[in-house]
Amino acid sequence: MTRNLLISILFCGSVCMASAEDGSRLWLRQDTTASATVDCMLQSPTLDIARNEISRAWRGKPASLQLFSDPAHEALGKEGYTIRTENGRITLGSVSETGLLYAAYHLLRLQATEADMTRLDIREKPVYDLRILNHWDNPDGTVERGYAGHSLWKWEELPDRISPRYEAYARANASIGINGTVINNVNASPQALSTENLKKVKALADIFRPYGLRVYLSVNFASPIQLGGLDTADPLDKKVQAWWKDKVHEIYSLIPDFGGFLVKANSEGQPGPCDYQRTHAEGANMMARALKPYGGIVMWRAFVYSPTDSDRAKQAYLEFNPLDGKFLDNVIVQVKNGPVDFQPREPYSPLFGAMKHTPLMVEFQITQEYLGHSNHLAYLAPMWKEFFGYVRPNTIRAMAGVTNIGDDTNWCGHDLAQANWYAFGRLAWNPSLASEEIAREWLQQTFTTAPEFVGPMTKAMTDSHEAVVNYMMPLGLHHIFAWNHHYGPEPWCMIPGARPDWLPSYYHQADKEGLGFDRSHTGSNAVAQYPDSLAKVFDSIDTCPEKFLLWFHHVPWKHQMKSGHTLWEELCYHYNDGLKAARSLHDTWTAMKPYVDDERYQAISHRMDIQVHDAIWWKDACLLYFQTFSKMKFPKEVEKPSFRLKELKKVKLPITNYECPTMDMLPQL
Ligand code: GCW
Repeated sequence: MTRNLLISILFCGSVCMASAEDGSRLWLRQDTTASATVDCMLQSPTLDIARNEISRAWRGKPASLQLFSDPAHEALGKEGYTIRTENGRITLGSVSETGLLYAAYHLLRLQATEADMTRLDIREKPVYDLRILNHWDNPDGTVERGYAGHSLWKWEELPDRISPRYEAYARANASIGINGTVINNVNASPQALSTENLKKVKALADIFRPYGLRVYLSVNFASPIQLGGLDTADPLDKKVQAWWKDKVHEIYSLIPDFGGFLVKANSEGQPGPCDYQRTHAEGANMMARALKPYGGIVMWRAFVYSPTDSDRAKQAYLEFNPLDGKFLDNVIVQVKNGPVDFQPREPYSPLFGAMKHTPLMVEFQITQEYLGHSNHLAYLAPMWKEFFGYVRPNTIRAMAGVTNIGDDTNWCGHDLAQANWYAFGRLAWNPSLASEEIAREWLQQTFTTAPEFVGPMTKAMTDSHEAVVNYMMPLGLHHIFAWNHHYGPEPWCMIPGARPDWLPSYYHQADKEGLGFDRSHTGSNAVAQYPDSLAKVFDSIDTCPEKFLLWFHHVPWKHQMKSGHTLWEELCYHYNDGLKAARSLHDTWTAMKPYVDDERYQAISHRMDIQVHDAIWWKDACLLYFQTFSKMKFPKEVEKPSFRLKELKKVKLPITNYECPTMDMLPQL
């Protein structure tokens, strides 16, 4: 199929399907029947896209796209841009074509959000040069921790058949400034680097390129053995180095702007340099040397923890901090936002701020592995902003997000989960944007600009993360999920022979004295990994923020909280508040019916029924279970349990780690 034909299908798709509100159009839903005047002296695939986008949708003054090379534009970098009204025209300016494309999307966003455009004088420059999605997509089409269907990439059809969604995906990313995509799972198959597969990757890269989106690959450290037939993958071995050099050469001959590698090494059973008594730095640098001549980078993950006696929350720091300064300059160490694993709430990982001589990037999880999959509304911008409340944006190099995208018609399973993809892109461009502002502009573009809708929904979305924390794991509780699929509560889960740090009791430590993991100086002393001033705050039960209390302390059931309640009462109130908040999200949505098309209204309502159901399930499971230790009564304001503990203990959801349960699979009320 030719590119032009494809583009027409794509564009016709959005016009012809205007009445089918299935969520497929994301936030890019402007009426495309305009025919604006757009001046642009040059032609190129990227500029053609920018010109088309504006001419089809823009209803304002004549616009022109101009490449500049003056100092003012150069100061905005390769992707920055200006938008200015001058003499009855709007001029979009940048030093690069991609900058102009971003400017075009910005202009259309202003229109869609009904911004005041009488006098525009906008200068934009992204805070991070690398704004990257990480897909955990497997070669067989499943998506690890993906809850929106199968992978978007149809490997068996590529490179001959090109789904129109590849271009729609690139377009959506460009519209929010995402400029990189790692298309395969960090648990990487060596086959990702086979010549046959690289040709498929090239087909995707060719489609993404005009949208400013570069392709990266996750690689398996043992590829030289598995794919190359060598007897070792030791990074100091000359044959291994030569293998990577040749492989990288092959990649760049197909994909000249290939971005680089993402590596999960010596983590959860993946091979790595430590298998040969080499360090993570030696492994990363070996790959970095091969990529360097082409401008490629290595993103080396710090998500490591072994089944040792040491507190899991301390391990990434213990292993990586001593390597500070030992990585080559085209290596970036990719660190999850928190020290354990994408829990609904974690303190920031102490590696940030500690590794002063190593570029670090943060890895957020957009897919809701631990936040109700694609059944629950959990708008994540507030959680990511909380991270930036502790870690100054300019102390890190880049932002990566594990995507929530699949081949579901609406891309993300839950229509409102599209907002997390959107928010990730907007924050990677500018982490100082407010959560509310991002929610508001997303709602306006995705549904309607009616204030009666946008006001309450902005609030509902912004409140939703805290609601989920409250009904799942308040006060710093973490990782008390069901085994493997990480959906429902199983604080009692006990699997004989399992690694202790894969079991909930390792994290909640409930006993007759109290609840929580003692990471203070009397316990694992994880607090000491933080800067002194903060370590002090976290270390004392009296000064530790209550939202992290059970993360850092084993707290007696009768401990008096700031509210005057005991810990037990406070825990009960938090679960109860979480349930109330879930109901209130649902009520808000119900009141929005007049403003929303029926299709999306029903789809979201249905998922909210599940969310409320699950909030009851979480509250009952956790409180009834912890009550067996506290032996204390529920405060009378707390809603009576709907489930019985004995019944809940029998629940085993028939899902794997890439499925989202449906209502009929859940414990029945
Ligand atoms: O959160 C855990 C997930 C694994 C994932 C791993 C990682 C890709 O449960 O499914 O594997 O983290 O981030 O590597």
